Amino acid sequence: MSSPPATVDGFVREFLVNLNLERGVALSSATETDKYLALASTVRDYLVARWLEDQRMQRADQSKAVCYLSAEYLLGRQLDNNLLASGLTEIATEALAACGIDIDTMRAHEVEPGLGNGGLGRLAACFIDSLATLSVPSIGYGIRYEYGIFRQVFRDGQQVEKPDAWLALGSPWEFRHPEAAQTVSFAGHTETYDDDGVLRSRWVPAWSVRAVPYNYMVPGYQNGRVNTLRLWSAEATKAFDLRTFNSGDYVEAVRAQTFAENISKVLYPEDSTPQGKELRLQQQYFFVAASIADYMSKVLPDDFDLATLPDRVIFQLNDTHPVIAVPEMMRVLVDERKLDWDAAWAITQKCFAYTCHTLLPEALEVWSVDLLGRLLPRHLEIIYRINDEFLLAVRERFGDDERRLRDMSIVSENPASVRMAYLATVAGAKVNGVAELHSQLLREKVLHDFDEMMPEKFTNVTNGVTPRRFMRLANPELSDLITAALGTGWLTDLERLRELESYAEDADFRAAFADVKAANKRRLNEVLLARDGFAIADDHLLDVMVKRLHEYKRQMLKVLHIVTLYERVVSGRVAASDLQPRTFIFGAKAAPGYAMAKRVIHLINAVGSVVNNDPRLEGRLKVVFPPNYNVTLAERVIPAADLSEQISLAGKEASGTGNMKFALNGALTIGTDDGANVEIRELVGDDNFFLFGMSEPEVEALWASGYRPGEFAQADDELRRSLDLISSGAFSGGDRSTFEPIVSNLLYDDRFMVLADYTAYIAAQERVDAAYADRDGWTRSAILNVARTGFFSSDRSIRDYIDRIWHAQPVR
Ligand code: GL7
Repeated sequence: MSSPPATVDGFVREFLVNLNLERGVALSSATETDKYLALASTVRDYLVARWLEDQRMQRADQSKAVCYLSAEYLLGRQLDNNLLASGLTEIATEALAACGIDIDTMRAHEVEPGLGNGGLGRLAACFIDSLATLSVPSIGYGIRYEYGIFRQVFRDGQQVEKPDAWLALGSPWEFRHPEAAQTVSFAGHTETYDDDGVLRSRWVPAWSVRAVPYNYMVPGYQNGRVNTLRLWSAEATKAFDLRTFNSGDYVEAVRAQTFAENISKVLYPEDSTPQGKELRLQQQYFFVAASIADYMSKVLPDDFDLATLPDRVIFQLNDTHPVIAVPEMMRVLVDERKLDWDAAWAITQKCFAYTCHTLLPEALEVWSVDLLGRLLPRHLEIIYRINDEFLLAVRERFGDDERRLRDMSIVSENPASVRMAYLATVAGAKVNGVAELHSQLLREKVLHDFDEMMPEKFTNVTNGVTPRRFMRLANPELSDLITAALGTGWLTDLERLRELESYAEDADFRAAFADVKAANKRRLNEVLLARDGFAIADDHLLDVMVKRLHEYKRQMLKVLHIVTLYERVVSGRVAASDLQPRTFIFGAKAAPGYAMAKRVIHLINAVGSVVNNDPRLEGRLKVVFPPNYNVTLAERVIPAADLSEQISLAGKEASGTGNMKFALNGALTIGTDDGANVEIRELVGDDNFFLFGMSEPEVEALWASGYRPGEFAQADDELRRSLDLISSGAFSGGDRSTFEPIVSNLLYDDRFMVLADYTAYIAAQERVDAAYADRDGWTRSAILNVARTGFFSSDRSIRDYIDRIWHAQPVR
């Protein structure tokens, strides 16, 4: 098969054919949706030939493939990325113009697939982009949620969640393949049977669903490679339908269908704090069972020698969400393929690797034995056996150390539950954290006993982000400036940004760089005006904190900074004219059940409406909180930012990836020594980074000595005044109760030590103001941030995965 000609005429023809034949409309009567869908089909048409060829090669080729298993892919819009990857942007722009269509209206028409919560899901999307760009044979497997992360709206400053019907306009980037469906079973019981003289176990499930794959093309950046992302959707099985329909119960049959389809209905909106819901376990097993069956049946030849499976595939477990794949692989090998246990276990241990993305104990998934036994009885048996054999090995190595045996057991007592991170660590060939500090703390704390027993398993792969989306597409003007200086090639070799260092000393380059930043602020201003009616002043320092709302990320510290500045002026201690004009931008969704996070959202909006409307501030401070922060908005906000807020309590943010995106777009970071901030600061240098706050060992020491937040409030006059102002009802129309839970939480509990870091944070913000006063010096630092952070390309992360974990080779 061949692609349509890559010319303006060829594109116009293909587009019109798609409009006529797929949408059934003429150009003159086509709606925006018709045009958008026809355009997407056209771009697809150019990629399909390469895609089919790469799939054929992958089947024929004996090289090792990476199966990335992730419950989340936060893709963002597809059109622009696919145009860029296929090198069609200019042709498409001209072709559409020839049809009287502005391509920007097409871009704006796309609804982003929000199939992830935050950093973890966005990381998976960056990784599949880099895997394709590096020509690594790979498949991303996940879930095609009918509803992605909820759409956030504010009512009276409070978050309200609306369903995200991203499929409503049709989804032109996917190919549904019902013929490749897999059956995934649940519940029932297990039994032993005599298999020609061998006693074997088998699972007799009670019900099953059909997993239907939807394939998405994942084009590499202008390299002709197209990989696959396969997302599974749950449907009722035919057998199920028939039985009930035959019994004449139409209503029951339809109900059964709904029941089955619930599995892929909605993304769980918990970020970092899973709720342990049965449906979530169903989702997890659903997609990994379908993925393993798919890989085994579609990619491997029939006569395949399973002992060589580890030479052909590595399943990368993106956090604990897909870890049920481990007992599933054992079940397939032992029960279905009839391997003996030891042989199967030897294979399994080489076919999986596990990435841990957290240090918060409450984020490590645990499933109750009761639930697992009901939903996946055979898997529970397998987990018990894995655990028994593992504990034997522990005993062999460390003797009857009961403390150790109890702490390392995959199955814990009271309440009986399975620790998925432990299962992944025992089964995985490698375990990696996502930034140097995180990997170190993982070994020292969360998985300490495991590190003592098998230190060779542990490694680090620092996260990265794709420069295609987060530089080239999000910041075209900066990209052009860089290309003018360095020539092409840097987008796939991001360390080349180093060559910009000398340009930091060039006054003309600095002026051009500052112009780009100013233009990006104006563009953001336009976007926010149209989207939410917010205006951004040209001469304000743009101070940005965008990420999920979580106490450990400490949006409250940012709020206290704003309240402090406000209080200084209204109390008359500081003249408004002495303030550095600043606009604070927040973007944050709170998990719907996370009450404290929702209160903080309410407080940010409340502080914003007071600060923005108080004439005493003379417009020098402005708080802007556009609702529904998502990838699309990130692509506009990040390039405009001057200051990037990365202020988590040290030891809590595993890595962060927003921090990387900001630095690569020339924002300076104010941050703690946490996650990848540590590596950003080491690379950009202390002069170009505003470090503040306790280090992780200092945090530990303060906890150990007994943290009393009230003492910090007593010791800092401005902190006390700020807390008092919030308590007084100044931001809640005089009502003292509205934000009282936030203030008491800080004064009497403060798990994330906001008050302990407040004084240092305010001092660091003063250093920011002083630095910004020297605008040219600031620009110099901003350029150095870009020049020195090429390390954070997700291409580098993927190369690290290849070298340290996968040992798969790119195929060209
Ligand atoms: C996260 C971490 O919190 C975040 O620090 C990290 O950058 C990201 C990707 O590795 O993974 N872990 C997690 O559970 N979520 C994250 O964003 C939701």
